[in-house]
Amino acid sequence: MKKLKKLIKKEIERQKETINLIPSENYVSKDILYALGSPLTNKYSEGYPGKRYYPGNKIYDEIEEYVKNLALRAFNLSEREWSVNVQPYSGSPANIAVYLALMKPKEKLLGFSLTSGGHLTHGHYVNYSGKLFKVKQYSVNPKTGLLDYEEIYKLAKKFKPKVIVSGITAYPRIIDFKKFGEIATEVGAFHLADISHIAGLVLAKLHPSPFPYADVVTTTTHKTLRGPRGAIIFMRKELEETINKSVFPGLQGGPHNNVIAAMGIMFEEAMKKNFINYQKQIISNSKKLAEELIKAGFNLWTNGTDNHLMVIDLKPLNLLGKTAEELLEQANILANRNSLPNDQSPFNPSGLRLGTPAVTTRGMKEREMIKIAEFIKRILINRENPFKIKKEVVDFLKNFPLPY
Ligand code: DSN
Repeated sequence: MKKLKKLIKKEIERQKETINLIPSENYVSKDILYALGSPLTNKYSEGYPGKRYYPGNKIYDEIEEYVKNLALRAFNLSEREWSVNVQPYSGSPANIAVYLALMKPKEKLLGFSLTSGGHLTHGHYVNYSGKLFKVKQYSVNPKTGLLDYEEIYKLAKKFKPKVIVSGITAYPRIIDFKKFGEIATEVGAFHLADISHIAGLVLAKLHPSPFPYADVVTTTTHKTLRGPRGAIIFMRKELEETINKSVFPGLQGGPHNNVIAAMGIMFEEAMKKNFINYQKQIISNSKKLAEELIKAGFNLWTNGTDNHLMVIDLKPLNLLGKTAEELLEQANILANRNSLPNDQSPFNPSGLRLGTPAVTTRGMKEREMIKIAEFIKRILINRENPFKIKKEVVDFLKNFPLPY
């Protein structure tokens, strides 16, 4: 305990003294930490409310029903059309549970390639989504860097997938879920929209919603939604039974009740007006950071951003993503290396992915984005000593406290 207490304290200090630009990370509130650290972690409640495999679950039934209801309300979904499962341990198992509900092994999945901005669970060969199913992947147009819906349509028509997955981890532009929905309908496929990265923006109506055009929507809860590590599956009513069975008993065991309660607090927070302002600020900050980085001399993939993230193309600077990541980390700035569609080798990515959800939670605005772009320029372009800049970074962060 002594050792771990010390390490946890050290990690809290690291979080306080680091500019976190990893677009999939965030800081939760004290209330969310309270639920996560509560004795709700002690109980087994395999099954679903009213149909558990263990006694003593009355309170857990109430909690789960309440959180499911909040999830539907937060995204303005009608209970007649949509159901929700709040038990997935995280985004990857949520996607796998959906695939296993909608497809038999060896059936066809069409997904977004990782190097173009998709996710491992969108059919990558190292992931079970790529091993269990027959996969084709769409990429972006190499010239524009944008999703090419005409090409996706042609691919889908030829391949005839059972499931088409849309969604991103490193694509800085708006996704046209309507087009994905139309393509899926045309070829008779299910459309799974994985909105893990952009769920907060969708909830705040700052990104077009996938719900009218999807059969299933999955999201993690710890990114722009600013909740605990976990995931949620929204599904059309008629898919409820199959998908619920796929989550449990198909794939998972007992739900993490402390996490489910924390998701409830996340939704209560997300339904307050200042959450919408928070999401707006994420985008304003992202656009400002992109603009300043371009001014500083960086090349951005697709020349900017519409959402919470951007990717720097480091090739013109003769820098590898890994080197840039390490140099920034030496100055207490975190951004992660990322493949770009035109990379020679996926093992040496030449992209650097940055995003604004975490720094926006700390209260930073456009003015601070100018400062952050300047730090990055000094380290990666001017090649100033990052250890010297670290002192300035730590000082700068003193004005932006964390909630804990
Ligand atoms: N690892 C997440 C990200 O960083 O985007 C996706 O699962």
